[in-house]
Amino acid sequence: MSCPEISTWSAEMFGTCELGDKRRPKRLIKIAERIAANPSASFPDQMDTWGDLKAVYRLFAALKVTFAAVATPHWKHTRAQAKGRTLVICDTTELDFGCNRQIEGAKPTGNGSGRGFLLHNALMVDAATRAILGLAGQAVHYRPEVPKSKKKKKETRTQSLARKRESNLWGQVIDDVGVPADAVEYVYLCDRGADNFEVFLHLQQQKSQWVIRARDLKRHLTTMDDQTMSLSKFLDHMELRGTYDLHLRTRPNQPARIAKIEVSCGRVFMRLPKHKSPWLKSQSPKPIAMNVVHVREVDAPEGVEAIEWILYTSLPVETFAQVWQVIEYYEARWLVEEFHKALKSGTNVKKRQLKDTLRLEPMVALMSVVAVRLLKLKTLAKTEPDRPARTVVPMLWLQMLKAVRKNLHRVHDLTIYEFYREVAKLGGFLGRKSDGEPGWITIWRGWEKLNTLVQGAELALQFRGMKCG
Ligand SMILES: [Mn+2]
Repeated sequence: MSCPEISTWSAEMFGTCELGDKRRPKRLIKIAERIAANPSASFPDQMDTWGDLKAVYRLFAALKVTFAAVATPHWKHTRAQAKGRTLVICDTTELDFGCNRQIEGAKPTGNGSGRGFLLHNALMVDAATRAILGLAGQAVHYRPEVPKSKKKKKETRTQSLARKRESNLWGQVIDDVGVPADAVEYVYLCDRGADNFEVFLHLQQQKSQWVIRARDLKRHLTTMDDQTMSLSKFLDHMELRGTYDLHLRTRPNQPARIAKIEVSCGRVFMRLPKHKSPWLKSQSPKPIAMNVVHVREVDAPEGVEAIEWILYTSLPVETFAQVWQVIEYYEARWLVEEFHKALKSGTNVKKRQLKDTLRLEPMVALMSVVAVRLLKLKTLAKTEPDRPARTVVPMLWLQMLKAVRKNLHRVHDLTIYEFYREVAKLGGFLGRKSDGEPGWITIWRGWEKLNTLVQGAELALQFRGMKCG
């Protein structure tokens, strides 16, 4: 369907892709429009004609149509949006395209039973408003095949460090995103996977800040008065900075509770690892000074897992407000998980029938940009709940929603927040007070139904010889 909002977006995201042939970006724009209008449907359902469908497969098969070629304009666009303090939330997700299909180039995922590849994403979010800016960088990684014989040939430490490792993904994307522009500050948020000296060094080199969750409690650190001790020991030497009550809502097998949280801080030098990769050796690095923030639940009731976060950060923690800020930033990390959900359940990326990773990679790049759009729309329901839905959703969609939702009498002034709840209700969301906010699955189910109705309405309009605007 022609929706000005979608076509503007598509041209902006894909118009400058360098795909080896100047007709290809135009084709990609058209394909992206069709997909964005109905993200979770299959390619045959998204394309109008057999010819359109063949064009999709031909485009993804072209050698110059790579992951980076499709996504680079979007990455650049995102970086250009960054103003002031900007969160860069990084994480890796596994894309498993199924073990029953023969996919050339796919490698093990999960516990080894899946086939596909790993995708590392850097999602940019405005620190003040939490508005989603987009992806600032991405990288694909193939996990090596597990040898079939029981007698595994053990890698030496040096061989392992020289290999293209999964942990290198963090540094690779940090370098791609690069140094922030004037008056822009990047704060990277990463989970335990990034607790690695090389990651901190990449961040320092790219003049970026960080909040990274500690993984290794046995890691040896140097204190400011030049003592060496493990992180777990250092935690006992840190200064208690304050306490607060955290209201936790009901979770499976856990009643709602008020957790009493204690926060303490300290400052350390991160030491160089004993075994250095060739890259690290070439950098002649020095120990890196940073703060440690320990967030810990005290007097947790029996049988529940007490909350505990240990965070390394380059941000100042002199006042409690500053410490609070660090914790709040880390709490925004779930947004990258929302992005992964949007990519997987929103665009159905894993069910796409393509026969090799050469075609799968550019498809995933395209779907990533579509998923960002979905995530933006969904967060608009939170950040701009009162904005009229008609400014982001075509009117025909709103009319169809009204036709099918019996209690919905007016759509002209329907807000984005209300629109999302109505779509989710179409997907089975009950919307009782205790249900909270709808999840992705119900939203997509509703979205799919609504799209079917819109397509039917478009056909009916065409049938009457009218063109849908
Ligand atoms: Mn992770």
